[in-house]
Amino acid sequence: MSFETISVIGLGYIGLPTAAVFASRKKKVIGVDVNKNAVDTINRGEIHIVEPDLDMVVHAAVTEGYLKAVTVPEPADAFLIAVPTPFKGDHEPDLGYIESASKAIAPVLKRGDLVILESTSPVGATEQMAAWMAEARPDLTFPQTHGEESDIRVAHCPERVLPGHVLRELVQNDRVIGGMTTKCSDKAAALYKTFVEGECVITNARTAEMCKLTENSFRDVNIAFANELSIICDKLDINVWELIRLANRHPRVNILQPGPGVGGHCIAVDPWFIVSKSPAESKIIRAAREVNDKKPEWVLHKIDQKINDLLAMDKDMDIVIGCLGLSFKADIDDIRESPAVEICKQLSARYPGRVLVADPNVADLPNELLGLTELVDVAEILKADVIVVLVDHKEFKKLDWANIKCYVDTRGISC
Ligand code: SAJ
Repeated sequence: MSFETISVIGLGYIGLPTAAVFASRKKKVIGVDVNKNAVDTINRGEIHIVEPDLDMVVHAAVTEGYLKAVTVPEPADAFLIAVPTPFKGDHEPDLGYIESASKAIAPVLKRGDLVILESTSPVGATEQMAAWMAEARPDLTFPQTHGEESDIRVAHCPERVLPGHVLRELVQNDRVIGGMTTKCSDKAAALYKTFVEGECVITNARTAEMCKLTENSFRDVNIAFANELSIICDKLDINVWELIRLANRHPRVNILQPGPGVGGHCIAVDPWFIVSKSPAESKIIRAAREVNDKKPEWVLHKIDQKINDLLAMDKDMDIVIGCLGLSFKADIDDIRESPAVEICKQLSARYPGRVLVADPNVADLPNELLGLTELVDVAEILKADVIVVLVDHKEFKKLDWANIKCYVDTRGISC
């Protein structure tokens, strides 16, 4: 099974590193994206997203001629679809990008091609994708009707890399390969073996879909447990971070960390794909989502309490609130679905003109905060009357917390 040309559809946080890694193994890679700016940037050997070392790998791949980006799909031997799968207002998964991508590649498919869905997807999405392609190409046969004899092989191989460590995890992590038939799985495993040093473990498409959702739901449920504990401990006057450190000394206990809520495009989204398919049965998974989604509200309440305490001492005080951090987690610049941004926004609405924010990894305020708050240096935040820790960036951990008087620490860096 040789793959001369590989096409990656969707050149975002997953697709671009994947395309670049294939290209670094001297495969001819055609990256496809509807965003003309992203395509032009990549063809200049530059990148439009932030991920350590990705700029070097993409630059080398483009200048050596192994990677090019286009807006319209071209023929290839394997197609990897890595497009977003957001949810709609009612938490129902939105497969619109997968539908567009599969319809866009359908005209260039030929007998023997492999199509892999990498996007995190609800159970059944791979079969749906194959159905869209079959509808567009009645002259080709697909696994849902022709099994092992099909012209086109189809599989789901979810990505599971951690933002900030993508290039390492792409190569080292084990890979779950869910083919629609055994031949589909074997072909997909052969493709990933081009660069994956971890094990390629074979299953079926539905199990692979559920596996990815399960991994992120497991993390969400565990973070919700930590967040619930933090609220309970606050009422009982117990330091939750000390409590967790102590409990984790038990050999079979490993509690995650509480925070201001769960952000990013994965953990806060994927569990809903399980809930929307099995609403009556997904009690814990839904409750975890609700606990984590409500955490920013609780943080705002704690900040209100601090401010009220100060006003009780001096009702004319011009209180300034200084927020530390905007990104959705430590030491990255990604602010997608960040609880820190939401908290800053709500605070600025409650206390207009009194909220400042600092984040060493964020150069400009996001649009939703423009005109509401001001991005300043950490030193400026330290002069505020109430300091709110929203992200545990390494720069914030180094501050002299013993000498900072009034703060709300949602990440436990002060103790
Ligand atoms: N968080 C906590 N407490 C913790 C851990 C995380 O509050 O103890 C918060 C973070 O601050 C952040 C959110 O959860 O707001 C998510 O961060 P994360 O580091 O848990 O996960 P992501 O979204 O960066 O990446 C996850 C990973 N999944 C798992 O670890 C099971 C990654 O491997 C996946 O590939 C990725 O989702 C994805 O793309 O699905």
